[in-house]
Amino acid sequence: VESSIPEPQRDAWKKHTKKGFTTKDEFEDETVRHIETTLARSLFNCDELAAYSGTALAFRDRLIVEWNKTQQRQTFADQKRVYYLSLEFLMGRALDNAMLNVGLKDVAKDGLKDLGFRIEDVISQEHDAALGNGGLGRLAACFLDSLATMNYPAWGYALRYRYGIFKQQIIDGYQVEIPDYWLDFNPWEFPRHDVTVEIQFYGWVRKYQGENGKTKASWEGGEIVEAVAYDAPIPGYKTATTNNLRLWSSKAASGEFDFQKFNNGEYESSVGDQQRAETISAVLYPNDNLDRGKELRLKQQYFWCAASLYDIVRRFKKSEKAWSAFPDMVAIQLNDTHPTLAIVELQRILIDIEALEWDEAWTIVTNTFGYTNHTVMPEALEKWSVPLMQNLLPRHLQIIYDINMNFLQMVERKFPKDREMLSRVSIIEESQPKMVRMAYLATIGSHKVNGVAELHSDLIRTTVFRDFVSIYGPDKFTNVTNGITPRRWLHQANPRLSELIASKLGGYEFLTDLTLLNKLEQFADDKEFKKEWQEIKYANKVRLAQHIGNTTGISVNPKALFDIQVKRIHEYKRQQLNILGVIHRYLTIKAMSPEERKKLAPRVSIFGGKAAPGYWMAKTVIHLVCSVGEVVNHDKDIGDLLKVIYIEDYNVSKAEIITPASDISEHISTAGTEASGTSNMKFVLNGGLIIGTCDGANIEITREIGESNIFLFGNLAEDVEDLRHAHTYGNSFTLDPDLSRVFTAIRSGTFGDAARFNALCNSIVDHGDYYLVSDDFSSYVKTQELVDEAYKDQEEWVAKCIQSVSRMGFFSSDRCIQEYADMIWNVEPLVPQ
Ligand code: 6GP
Repeated sequence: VESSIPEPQRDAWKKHTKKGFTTKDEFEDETVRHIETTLARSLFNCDELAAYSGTALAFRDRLIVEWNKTQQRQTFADQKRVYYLSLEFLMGRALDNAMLNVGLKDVAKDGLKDLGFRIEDVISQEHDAALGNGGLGRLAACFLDSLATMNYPAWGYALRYRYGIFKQQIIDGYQVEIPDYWLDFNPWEFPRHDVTVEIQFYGWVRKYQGENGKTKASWEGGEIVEAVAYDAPIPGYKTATTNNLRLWSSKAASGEFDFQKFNNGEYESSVGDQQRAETISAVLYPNDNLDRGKELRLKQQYFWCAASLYDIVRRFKKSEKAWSAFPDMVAIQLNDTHPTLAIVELQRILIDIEALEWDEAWTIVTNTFGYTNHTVMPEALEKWSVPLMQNLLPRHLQIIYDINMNFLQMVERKFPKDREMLSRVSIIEESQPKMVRMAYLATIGSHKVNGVAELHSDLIRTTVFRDFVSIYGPDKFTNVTNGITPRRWLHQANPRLSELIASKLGGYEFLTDLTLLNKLEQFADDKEFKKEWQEIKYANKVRLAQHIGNTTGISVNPKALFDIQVKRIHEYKRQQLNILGVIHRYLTIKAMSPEERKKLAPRVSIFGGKAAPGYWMAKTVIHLVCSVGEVVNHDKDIGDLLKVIYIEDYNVSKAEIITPASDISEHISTAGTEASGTSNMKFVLNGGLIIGTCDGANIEITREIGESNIFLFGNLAEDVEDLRHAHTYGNSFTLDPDLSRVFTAIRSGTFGDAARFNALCNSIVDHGDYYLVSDDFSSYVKTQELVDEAYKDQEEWVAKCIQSVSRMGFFSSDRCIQEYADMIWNVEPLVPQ
């Protein structure tokens, strides 16, 4: 790598190069220096926020030293890199993670104590980086942690949203959305004002005669927006590798045009242009598993893909290799279809700008990309209207048509005269208006397509991509079952459990090789060990109970069974089934004699999660949960036997408190709808059992931990279609009497104005019950009774928990990354010496 500093002056640099603190004294030194100089505060006005800021800046300096070295090392090594393109990275907080990964949390704890602060209070000052909706975004964050920990040369690329996912307040039992402005003070990002890319929109395509007489195309006119890079360091656990997450921010290009307007006194309109440019990266779309087809979203997608590809291509070109070597140096993974335009953009760069032949370019493109599908739900499969794309990205639309033509010709050769097949697999849907099917484009432009759990991968092979399997053969389609990082989701969220496990396993190696947990199994009957295990669970429940008390004012008994469902609110995830079950429990208790009540295990039903602001039914579910809580929690006759809690503003940092505190958690989607789920893994890894349907990764969790350690219920994916058909066309069905009693209670106003819940009840009773709540209700209720029974035998329960944890090794995101690296990316780690 070339240096701009001449040889004789480099010694001075080397002498002053910072290594980063390692001792408590050095930590205090750095922290105080930052508080006093960077923040201009002092011993007289240093509050917890200032202590957080100083600590974060001290750690940031330390990370940046390794970050720089990692980037240099990777450039020298001149080997293949992975680029993970994701519109969402749900990172949560960075400080705690940084402390643990560099192994200096104890140093910081003692240092902060010297300076007059408790480390927990300092850590909790940090604003979550919430640049994502749910599972898809959190998976991307876990993958970054694993990539760095396993020393893969990898970059994440995303948008620097000024507003992350909204903050949720519950007011009078309704969700209210508050903007999440998170950039006030963000010590974790580095603006790179020198790394900018001009991004073009609109305009037209000019055809001209190229050198060899061939017709060439050039995209001209339109408007230019500038992308500015902001970098965030991603430290691996116990390794010097510190990778980069690059976020693009949009701003007006500083062109003559604006300046002229400004000089002419057209201040407002010149400022307007600027604001329009900045709008592109202003806000994260708050929809989970839902596509809305808005122009601004398409702009976001292209802006981010084009900036990232420009960056990747620029880096490749520095190596001065032939274009054919591009796929040997670059692997790009598409996190769902959101970055699919990157395929088209790379083809455009290669043919229009670098003047490669179509076929040569297309081979490079398809060998570079891999595509991960995260859902089969039709409403989440992206489609863009052709007229919209024609206007915004005229050249890209032409290239899409050409990709489609070549593809359809290939299909025609394979399946001659099958016109139906051609129209089924065409990238262009012949609707009014015509639509571009992004999942097809992503499949055609990638060399591998993967689902995120076995059932899901099987389903996509037989449904959405069925024809593509017969066209390309089965090998193009594969499975990588999701995972979670044990660093954040065990070590950081549940430090005492991590410590207990380490004490039995003789160290923390399990955090980088989670299969080592299997050595715990021998302690499943160890009395002393079980006691410590239970104490830790209880302490975690006390911590959550305190959070609930502080935020809702309701006191819950930590000795009760904690039953938790936290995730985005969605009809397919069936929070409605859960709350209907809770109402059933309430009505059942009300009808019980005091003797019967004595035999009951007290329960706290805990819900949490955000509803997309425009998803009315999901908001109604939240309102029903809160309304039931209002009644049940104040019913003196019920006391501790049942509490119903809605935890406001579920996010990553709350998940770190909630997950370790569960006895049972709910993963109860209609079979075949939840692609994988990842909180199921987090809960089991933290010593909680789960109640769930045969869906997503629940199936593989069952295979690993054993059927006797999980509470499964409900219809199977293969029966869903028939059941739906029966709802729509069958003779009127009879509702389970228990469920009927629940509806009667709701409709008679037991939980407030019944009219508010009419549509929700009707969706199940009258309108086809698409998510099969009525079909699964009775087996759900019976299975919950089995949970009650099982919980009474604490010895057995704890043994189940220990056994389950010991068998969770498979669900580390390190294993996922290994599979992606071997099967899809063909990339090697670069281990720092
Ligand atoms: C989610 C799936 O719903 C979830 O089951 C899976 O665990 C997660 O992706 C990670 O793979 N999908 C989305 O969040 C989504 O928006 C388009 O898909």
